[in-house]
Amino acid sequence: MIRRTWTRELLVRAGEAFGLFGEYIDGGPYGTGHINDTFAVTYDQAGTRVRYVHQRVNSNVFRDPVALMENVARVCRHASESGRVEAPPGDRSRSVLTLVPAKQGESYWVDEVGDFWRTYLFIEHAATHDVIAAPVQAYQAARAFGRFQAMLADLPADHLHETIPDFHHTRKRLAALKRAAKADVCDRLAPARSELEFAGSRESLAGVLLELHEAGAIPTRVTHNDTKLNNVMLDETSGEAVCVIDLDTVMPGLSLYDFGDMVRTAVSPAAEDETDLSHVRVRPEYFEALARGFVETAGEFLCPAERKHLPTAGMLLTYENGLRFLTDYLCGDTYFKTSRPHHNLDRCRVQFELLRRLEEASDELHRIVDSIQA
Ligand code: ADP
Ligand code: GN1
Ligand code: MG
Repeated sequence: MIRRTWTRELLVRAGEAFGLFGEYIDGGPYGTGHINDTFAVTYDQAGTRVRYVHQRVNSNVFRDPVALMENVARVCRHASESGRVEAPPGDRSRSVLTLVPAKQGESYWVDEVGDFWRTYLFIEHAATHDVIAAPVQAYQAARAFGRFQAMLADLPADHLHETIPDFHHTRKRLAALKRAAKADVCDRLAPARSELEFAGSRESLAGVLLELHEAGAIPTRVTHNDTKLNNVMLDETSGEAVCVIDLDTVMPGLSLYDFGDMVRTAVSPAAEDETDLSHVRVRPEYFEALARGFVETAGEFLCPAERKHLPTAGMLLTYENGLRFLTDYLCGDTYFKTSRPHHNLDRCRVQFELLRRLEEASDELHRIVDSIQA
């Protein structure tokens, strides 16, 4: 994607648009998200340093930013209604994202070039992790996403816009890859040949959850849809999950998509863009921690078919992300942020390697799920 620039002056103006009090101290790009431009800014408010998060929405990905912001505001409101999200006393403002309204009363500000901005209270003393280093982190994250799904259960689906149509329609993702390969607009087919072949060899996986859903075996629910582990903040001291973030894709979906993306991002010690594929492996104890955390919090409403397919969901989401990275590589890196020439191809290779490892571990992962349900 084309990176948009930022200046101190732009961040100061954003602060004014959102009516932030005090004196602007500093600010700059923040975090490792692949989609929006995120900035942390610090203000001096009568002697106390207070931070905020500004986000410039990626309008290439979110074609209707007004609808997107309606969703985000609705989900924040729903989550903050009393009793919906567990939080220790005095910690409520850290357990739910809080939007700072713009001075004109909307939840967003539109700058001179038409970009949409939003502002959140900065969740302090917590961090996100691109790679996790202990099963307890997987357990905590899975509990947070499970609780988040339970919290969404009484949010009527028709109150939400579909911010990205067919987001997890893996068959359509595969079709998009085939189109991109045929067009080959960047002349990148040669280095991607073996990945394309691998993508085709796993075609049957693309339809597994869609078929179960079409047959009525698994229901549509309101879900998060982007549950990679760095979309949950863990407390720096206790390690407990504090807050689920990145609410742009909360919309009707399948519970298993949420579990699957946790598996993709938690079970391997390798980074999503690791170039040494020998580091990609499955850590069964991390899978167990995820399954335990998710079943403990979402188990009450999960149906037998959902429980049974927890391992399949991990494979599916790993495959789907591999397809998406490869498609973006072939299209010239127009969707995900990249910081090196073959970044998306490297990301795809990691996903496909992880899929192979998950397939090898399949029996063990099913045994783990059975032992939890026993
Ligand atoms: P993207 O859609 O680009 O992934 P995210 O909403 O996930 O953007 O934000 C990117 C990163 O910014 C997160 O991984 C997290 O580290 C940080 N972040 C986002 N919101 C907050 C917040 N309210 N407080 C502290 N950090 C935040
Ligand atoms: C994006 O926004 P972020 O970085 O949390 C993407 C996810 C992918 C993920 C891969 C809206 O997540 O779907 O799984 O990258 N988000 C969107 O790392 O496309
Ligand atoms: Mg994110």
